Amino acid sequence: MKARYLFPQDYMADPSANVFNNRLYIYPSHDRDSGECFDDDGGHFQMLDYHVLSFDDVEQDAATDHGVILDVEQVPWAERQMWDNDVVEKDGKYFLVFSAKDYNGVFRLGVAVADHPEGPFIPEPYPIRGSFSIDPCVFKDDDGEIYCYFGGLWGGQLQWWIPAQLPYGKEGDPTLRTASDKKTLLYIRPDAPALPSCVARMSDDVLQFVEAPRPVVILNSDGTPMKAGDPHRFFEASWMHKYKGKYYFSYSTGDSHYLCYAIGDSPYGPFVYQGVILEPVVGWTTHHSIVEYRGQWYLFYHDCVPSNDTTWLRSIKVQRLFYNEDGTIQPVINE
Ligand code: FUB
Repeated sequence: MKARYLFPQDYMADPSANVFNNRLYIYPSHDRDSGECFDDDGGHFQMLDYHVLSFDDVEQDAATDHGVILDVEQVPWAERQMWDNDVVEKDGKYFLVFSAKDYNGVFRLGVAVADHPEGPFIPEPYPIRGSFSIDPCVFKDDDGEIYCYFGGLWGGQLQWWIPAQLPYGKEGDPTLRTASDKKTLLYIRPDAPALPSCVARMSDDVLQFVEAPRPVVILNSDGTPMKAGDPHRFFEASWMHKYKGKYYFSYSTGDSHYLCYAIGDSPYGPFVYQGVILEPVVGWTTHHSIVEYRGQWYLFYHDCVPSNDTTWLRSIKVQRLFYNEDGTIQPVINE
């Protein structure tokens, strides 16, 4: 199969794919041209609302666009930048967990609830207590427990919340990375452990965390923590899926533009780094989800080919994904 654009009518990104009632649903970010200039904080991503798209045959059919399922104007605590979201089902209700900036310019995670996967979603009045940063992925394990994975560096503000791990240095030290944690004015050394994504188990009503977020630790094959200077370290776009009893944590490496993954034995990890799923695409960001639908595994992702490399106008795509005998993922070919 050739990689396929799924919604040529509009710019959408960060596709979170889920199978509900034997139908494939995609919950993307809804890109638009806001007129804001490109900056390292993602100020050019000024999204206002979410749609949901659905498919019967995701390899052949046109998407059904169910329209706007949540608008920033409906969310009392959110001011702007409706970034990545994901949806999980529990007891016949659907919970959309999303990231947006509050009126203090701080990214938080919120929940909105619906009776159907197509919405409409009714937002909770406040963000999830103790939530921060961006890019939630809500994963339901086989025992019914739901975990929220989240976090993103730079404009995603993760570095505001994760306690500094030594060795850090001061601005101006020429041995330090010059970008990744500049909002803290502490510049992380390339030989320090990489800042981790976070995971928290969710409450029975799927409206809150039941624990303080824990770090999602990614180890090298020799058991040492992946370093901040490694181009394969976590940056944003957490995704969790399960295959043959193992937990697959996949993510974007941001400024090195890969989609990578790591495998663990528990939803909390630790996860051992395995490799690259997708080489850099056209556009600064890369962001994905992985899901099995009717016996075939797929990678959903985005690129900026249709917008002629306009980073804030992205288009969602799908390509088949295959495993090797040993459970490793074969790199996906974006063509
Ligand atoms: O869509 C806005 C941001 O761009 C997402 O939250 C990131 O993962 C990146 O795709």
